[in-house]
This record gives sequence, C-alpha cells and structure tokens, in this order.
Amino acid sequence: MSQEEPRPAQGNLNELPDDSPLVRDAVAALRRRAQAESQQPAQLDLSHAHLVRFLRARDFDDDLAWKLFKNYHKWRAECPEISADLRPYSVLSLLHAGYHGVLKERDPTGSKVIVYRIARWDPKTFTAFDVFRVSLITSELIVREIDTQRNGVKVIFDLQGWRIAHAFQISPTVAKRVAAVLTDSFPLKVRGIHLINEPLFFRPVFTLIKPFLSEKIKARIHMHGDSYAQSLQQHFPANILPEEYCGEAVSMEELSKEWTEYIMESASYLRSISLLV
Ligand code: VIV
Repeated sequence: MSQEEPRPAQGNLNELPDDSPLVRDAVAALRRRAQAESQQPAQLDLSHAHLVRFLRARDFDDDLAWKLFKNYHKWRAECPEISADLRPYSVLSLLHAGYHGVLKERDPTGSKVIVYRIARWDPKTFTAFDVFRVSLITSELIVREIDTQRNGVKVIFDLQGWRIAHAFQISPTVAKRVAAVLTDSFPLKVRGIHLINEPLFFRPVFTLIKPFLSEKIKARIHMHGDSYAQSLQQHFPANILPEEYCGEAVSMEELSKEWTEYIMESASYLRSISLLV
C-alpha cells in the first residue's frame, strides 16, 4: 500500500482514476493472486485494463473481485457456443436487423443503457446462443469505459413479438447462463433490467430464470407491460430515450446502425479477446 494518498472508504476507490497509486496497488494484488492461483496463468489477460474492471465491479473488495474474475473466466470457458468466437461476422444480419442499440446519453446515475428488440430476432435464423453473443460482444465493448465500470449498465428488453419459437430457444442451460452473467460472471454492475411489451406467455421463461437470480438482481427487474411510457420515464428521462419509446432522442434505427458500425470497427479487438481464433 502506498503512503502518499490517504486510503478512502472502500466504495470511494471507484472514484479514483486508473493511474492512482491505490488503484495500481489493488490491480497488482489481483494480478499476483491470478498468477499464484490459476492453472494456466500464461493464458490469462493480466493487463491493468482487464483487471481493474473486476475491482470496480466489486467496489474494490479484493475477495469479491477475485471471485468475479474466476467466475468470468470459468463462464467463458464453459460456454464456447456463446463466447469462443466474439468476432461479429456470425451475427451480422441480426445486427443489421436492428436487434439492439446503445443510447448515446447515460442515465442520470451514469449507467450505460442498452435497448434490445426481440421482434428483430428471427428464431429460425438465429439461436439463443447467437443472440446471447450479441450481448456479450456489446458488454465487452462498453466495459472498457471507466464510467461504465463505475456506474454499470441498464437494459431495456422490448419483448413485443415474443413467440413460442423464442421461448423454445430458452433451455434450462441458457436460463442458467443468463442468470450467471447477471449475477456474478461478468464485470459489469447490472443496475436495472426493464421489460416492456412482455406478453403473458413470457412468464414461463421468466419463471425458468428466476430461481438462479440473486435477490439483489430480482429487485432490479421491472416489468412495464405495454402502457410503459410513464413508468419507464420514472427510470429514464424522455430526452435520452429513442423516439420509438416515447422519448425525444434519436431513433432506434439510427442508434442500432451506429452501434453496429462501432462493433464492426472493433472487430480486431473482438478477435483478440476471442478464445479460439
Ligand atoms: O446478456 O450485463 C430471455 C446483461 C445481459 C447480458 C450480458 C451482460 C449483461 C445485463 C443477456 C442481459 C442480456 C452478457 C454482461 C443475459 C443475454 C440474453 C440473451 C437471451 C437469449 C435473450 C432472450 C430474451 C431473454 C429476456 C430477458 C431476460 C432478462 C431476465 C434478462
């Protein structure tokens, strides 16, 4: 521990920049632990940029950050169908169909906001694994931003168009994997999950996922139904929401086009963090 800075209360370490000595010390400690305790340390990314996100996601609690680090690498190794190849080519037409977009503005608490539109997912063409990979790709890109490491993410799922064919894709294995990334297997704080236009027969799918979720995450899930305008705006101001969702910001079409371009520009980074290419 360096002496120059007084140590702030644990949560406040999250306010410190990457080059702060206290942050560097915590990263170095996590690196030593990974080197000492993992089977194949040579294959791990032990860079500052990679390690610091686990610390910020757990407010610099060393033990929780280490647990999250292990869970993340275990999850990725166990789910090759989703995570082995993060190059965007396999999901290109899903991206072009406008399946998701990332809002330009953060919400008032600083969270990054992602909107997914199930109606743009054709379950005959894309499996749940493909669709999941889109979320993983976008998560890997946004987690590089320091404000996202600090303030986490909120997602809005527009479940309009949810059909039996979608529900069939959500096997117990997929449900477990969804629950794992939401709770303790990805270095992003999940600050809110907002479902809109959810049909009645989405319930069974939610029932499948629920037992694997922590109380904390369950409390952050909001179901808004199809007259969502007011209740959604209690969480997100209209000026950051896309026009399709009663907001005043640019359209989903625009957002999803821009985010797709950003994903394509990031293809070589995504390749570099893939496991098998
Ligand atoms: O991927 O922070 C049945 C979040 C999400 C992520 C990932 C990270 C993350 C918030 C999810 C949310 C979406 C990777 C890091 C879990 C991918 C979901 C893929 C499935 C196949 C979509 C089908 C629709 C769901 C409906 C919503 C379920 C909620 C209870 C999340």
